[in-house]
Amino acid sequence: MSCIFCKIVSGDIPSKKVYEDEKVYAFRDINPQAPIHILVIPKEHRMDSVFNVDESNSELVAACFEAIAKIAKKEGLENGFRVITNSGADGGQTVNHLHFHLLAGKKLGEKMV
Ligand code: DGP
Repeated sequence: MSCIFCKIVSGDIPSKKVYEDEKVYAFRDINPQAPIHILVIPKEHRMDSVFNVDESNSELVAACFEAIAKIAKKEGLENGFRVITNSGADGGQTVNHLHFHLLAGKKLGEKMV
């Protein structure tokens, strides 16, 4: 097992846990890009990125977004937040285990879309 995020889920690499359920693990990003920067990942490494999402595994995407909604409430993000997923080299992805960045804690600037 060489995936960094799989090692975080297993506890082999320490992380600052924010949320956990049967399918999802969420933790603070090591290199935060906002006052609140949380990574939300499926525990099972069934897809490297959104590119690999299909009808056999999309319940894990739903589980991640259900977790994001719970975390947003728990962290008091009623003023708003942003969810980003980078996919592949051109998308700027550096860790090939599907993950969602939850960014918040200030008025976020510069939007691409
Ligand atoms: P991306 O570039 O979209 O693939 O995002 C990967 C993120 O993972 C990046 O924001 C930094 C974060 N990251 C990488 N290694 C670790 C780690 O060991 N611990 C934590 N907490 N975050 C990590």
